[in-house]
Amino acid sequence: MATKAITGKINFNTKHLKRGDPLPPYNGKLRVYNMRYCPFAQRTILALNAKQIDYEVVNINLMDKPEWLTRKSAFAKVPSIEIKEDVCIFESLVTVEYLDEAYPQRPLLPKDPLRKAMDKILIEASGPIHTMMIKVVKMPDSITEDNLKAYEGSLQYIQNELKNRKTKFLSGNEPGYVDYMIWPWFERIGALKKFDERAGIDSSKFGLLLEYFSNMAKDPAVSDYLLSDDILYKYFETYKIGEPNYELLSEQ
Ligand code: GSH
Repeated sequence: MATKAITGKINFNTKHLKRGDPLPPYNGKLRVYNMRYCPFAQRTILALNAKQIDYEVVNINLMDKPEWLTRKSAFAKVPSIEIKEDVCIFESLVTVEYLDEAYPQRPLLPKDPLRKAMDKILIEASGPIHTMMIKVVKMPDSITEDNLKAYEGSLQYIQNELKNRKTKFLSGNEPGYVDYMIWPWFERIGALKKFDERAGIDSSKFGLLLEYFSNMAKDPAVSDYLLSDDILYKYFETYKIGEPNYELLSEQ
């Protein structure tokens, strides 16, 4: 299923708005307050892409937030979706559950309560991957044996689920909720291992997982928003020194 018809028209790389920049006037279209390199906001984008919903992206400079951001996202974080003027939903997992209920096409969450619970556990299980990402970039010296064990444990848990489910994706023949919710961190592993090889994945242990990553990267909802290792690496270099360059891809 091609998502290009919709996503081809969406500019993901708008300039990140900062303090003093005016709020773009609301035009009735569903809007995502986003940051191009935020893995949480990517979850929302992937759900929107998979469902082929028409939306617009307002990118936010999180180092110098626009004054109006808290009106759109009470925690002053991204993602937030604006579904009607000044009616906003935030927290990535909440946005995706909302979208799945409000837009029935291409259901993402499982209907079966047990499967839904198992998928939410899988998302929790990916926590050590988030920790590893931050530590590898920001404070590699603080990575402990426990962090490394937990990282490998996460990868193992996810690979075991794939093995037991015997499907191409965790959700079946096509990606669903759990696949899209954990993908953003997997997309970053190629760049992370350039910082620290301990973030790399041993192909002799994790062949199935690596095959899964390559299948995910080909899914149109993912590929339309995919960042190269090179761009991610460049972004992380700036994030590392506390001066994230949000505009690596922006049309200035
Ligand atoms: N739990 C939130 C979610 O799932 O949406 C986390 C979102 C989050 O931490 N987003 C980061 C952010 O907005 C960007 S990747 N940071 C700004 C800040 O913390 O001030």
